[in-house]
Amino acid sequence: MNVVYISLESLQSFIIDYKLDGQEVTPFMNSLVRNGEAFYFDNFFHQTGQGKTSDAEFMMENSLFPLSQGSVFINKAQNTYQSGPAILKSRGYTSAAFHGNYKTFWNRNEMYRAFGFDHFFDATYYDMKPENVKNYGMKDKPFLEESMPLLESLPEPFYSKFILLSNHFPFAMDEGDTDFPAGDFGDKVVNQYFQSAHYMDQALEQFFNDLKADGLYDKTVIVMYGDHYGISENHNDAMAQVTGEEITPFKNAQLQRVPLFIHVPGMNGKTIHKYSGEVDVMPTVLHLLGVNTNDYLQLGNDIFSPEYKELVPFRNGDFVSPEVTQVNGNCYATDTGEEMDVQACESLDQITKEKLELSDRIVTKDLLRFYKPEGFVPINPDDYKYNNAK
Ligand code: GP9
Ligand code: MN
Repeated sequence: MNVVYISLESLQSFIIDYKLDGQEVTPFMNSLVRNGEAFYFDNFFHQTGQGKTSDAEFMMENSLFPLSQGSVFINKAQNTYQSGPAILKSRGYTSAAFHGNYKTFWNRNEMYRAFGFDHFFDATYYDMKPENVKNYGMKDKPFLEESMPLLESLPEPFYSKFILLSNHFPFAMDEGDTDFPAGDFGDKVVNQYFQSAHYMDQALEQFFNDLKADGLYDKTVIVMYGDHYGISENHNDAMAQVTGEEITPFKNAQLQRVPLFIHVPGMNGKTIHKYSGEVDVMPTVLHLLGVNTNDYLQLGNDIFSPEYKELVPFRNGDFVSPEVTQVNGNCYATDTGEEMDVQACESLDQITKEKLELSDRIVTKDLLRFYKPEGFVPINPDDYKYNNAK
């Protein structure tokens, strides 16, 4: 199987199945679940810190947590990693990252070398004419369209990731790029979010059609995840109207849900309600590919496993679980939002802190340089350079 990851910029789960004036905002993504084309995880949370998109990438590639301060991509790119591309390389995979911004953003050009990405198709590979671009780079539709021939040029099996961009704060759209209505919640940013998310949904539909047309769809595992929240707490008044509930600190934690879809050829998808987070995706995907992860130091777990324990640590030491949620050190019952004695959160608080501490030790002390899992061929970053020859 090939692997395609798609980072859904700033997409939060409240938008899935949401209807604005009776119209679905993300009809294509909704249909994937309805038609059993993908597994959808409706209690999946982002766990990013200040590194935003790049923190999410870090978790997807390593199943380790990003840093509590600053960006791990910028501060720890000289480390040794046992990343997804590296693990799959010895199994014959070619890896590639696609992004319609320049390679130095978030220090990706350095970090991708440490991860062992064979190719990095950055903005220099795309037609960056003004109508194709807005704020951070290529709009999703031309980006995915122009990516297709590059993807098709890769030897199979490939491990690839596409980082979408257009659904980025402040979510303004160029005229002609959408005919979807804006929201009417008295907040420009929130209102535009619906149009921008709808545009992303259309771009994804076009991409899936292209994958089907060239025969890749039936031999490719497709993982799509919201990288982090898009609407900050500054917009709580409008979000209260959108969700019909006051956005308390507890509610805000619940709003950190982001969508996760996994399309597995030959398997009927369904909605999975387990509480899970970004660190869990890598072991989940590796197991789907038949890779035994016992020897790797990964802090997430396979969500499909019957032994999976539902606890999602946030980077600041808070957490969510099906029973209790901790926000700013306060403890709440997850089903009612009612505040509880802090004791009810103690044991999960301890596990959360342990996981974060372990991850911090591995990352800040660069401990993987001392660790040699059996059969793993270490990456030499000097073997990788991303200079567009064109
Ligand atoms: C830029 C893109 C957006 O390359 O990753 O960055 P963000 O602000 O979402 O981290
Ligand atoms: Mn982002």
